[in-house]
Amino acid sequence: MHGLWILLALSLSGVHSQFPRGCTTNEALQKKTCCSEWTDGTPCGSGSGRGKCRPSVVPVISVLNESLLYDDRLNWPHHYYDRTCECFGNYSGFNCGYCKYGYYGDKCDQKKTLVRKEIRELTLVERKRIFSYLALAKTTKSKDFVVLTTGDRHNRDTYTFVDASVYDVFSWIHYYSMKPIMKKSVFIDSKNYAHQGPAFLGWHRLGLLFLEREIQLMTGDEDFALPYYDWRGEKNCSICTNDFLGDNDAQGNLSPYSHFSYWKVICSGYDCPDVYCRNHEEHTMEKLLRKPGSDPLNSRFPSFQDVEDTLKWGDFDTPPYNETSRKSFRNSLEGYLRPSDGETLELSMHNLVHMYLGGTMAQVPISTNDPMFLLHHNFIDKILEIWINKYNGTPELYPENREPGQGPYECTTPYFPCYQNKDLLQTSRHFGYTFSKYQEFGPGDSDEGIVTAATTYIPDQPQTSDPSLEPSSGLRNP
Ligand SMILES: [Cu+2]
Repeated sequence: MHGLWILLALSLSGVHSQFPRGCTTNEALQKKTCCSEWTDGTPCGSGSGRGKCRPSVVPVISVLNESLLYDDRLNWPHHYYDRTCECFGNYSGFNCGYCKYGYYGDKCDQKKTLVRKEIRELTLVERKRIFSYLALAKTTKSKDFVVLTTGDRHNRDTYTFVDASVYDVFSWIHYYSMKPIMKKSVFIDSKNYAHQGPAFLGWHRLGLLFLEREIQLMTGDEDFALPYYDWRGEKNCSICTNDFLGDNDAQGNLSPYSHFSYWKVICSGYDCPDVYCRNHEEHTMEKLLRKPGSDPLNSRFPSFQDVEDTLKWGDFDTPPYNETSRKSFRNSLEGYLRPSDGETLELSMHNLVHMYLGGTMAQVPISTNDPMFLLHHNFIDKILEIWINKYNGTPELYPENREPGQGPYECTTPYFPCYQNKDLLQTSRHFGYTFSKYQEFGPGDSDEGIVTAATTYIPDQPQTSDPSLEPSSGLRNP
């Protein structure tokens, strides 16, 4: 089997992916080795004691009939690489040139806890800074990563790869993880690596951490924290105004006076079986669309009670660990379950918000293209955090299961370096952030005892740029 893989790898030329740029050279691909050099000129910064190049330990996966699955993402990242960087201490990243989430400094020995705030709590200055950072992320070429655009997955020689912006790399990662899993020549539409299973919450937690860190690195602002949107009980999308995420017309076009009206969508046409990411060229890309409240079947946001009901399910997830799981916190929060009874399968919570917002957000694989995704998922992450605090969530609570890529010891697909799915199930402080208090939340609200600069936003009141509300004041060193 391994001989075949090496032959396959040898037949490749110029293959890249979202993978680190340095791991996409012919040599790296032929050797199935992703051990990029750090600035000291040694792979994984080994000469400076940051890490070393080692066979990647990928555990035996637990899926049913693995041999029937034909998928490049299975057993991530083994299809591409047998050797990756293992970083020591607080060093991290594909070449050990970065720090673990929550750590900063040349030696990665400074710990910080950022406070993620509700977007309506931010001052005008803070908000404008975030919008300008996002604009920069959308237009700045990623120096570390390239993305895969087209290619028949049966034939790796057909792959083509392009540069992408920092933001578009993030969109691509979500899209790539969500492409349906292939079994022989049939796609199993209900299965992917990021949703409909226990990995859903951790996968999205890691995605937000990834983009947040990329923006910190791009801007040099280590205090940048993603905002969230607490949509509980909203009668309409109150942040869909030009001061916030943007107004839209009846067709879903964003107002020309809004921050994101020029944004275009990568990877549309997501249901095409042999194309990874279509429409990456400027002239073929569609603009972002948003139509909040226009879908009569999904015409409301989840209520305060829906969130309270979701938090009453003390089992993180339940068999069969997919979109039919009953009395499961994960499945209720993901939104395949009625939160109140934990039995009725219906669209709710996370899924309902995607559908309510409509347009690009309603096409879940490409929904990352709309920055609304960040705010929505950051709030989902806050709910996860409240659950973790309430039930003492630890990696041990992450269940064994048979969903491809979603086993506890499998690497969250397709991130570098490897994060085992189970390890995302621990308090956000471990990853260097927490959440502001905003509106009422039950016990477990995560910022108890933290000094934050957050104020409650009062609509229609002019916001001042009080320097005490700058992001740095929300930091604390535990
Ligand atoms: Cu998603």
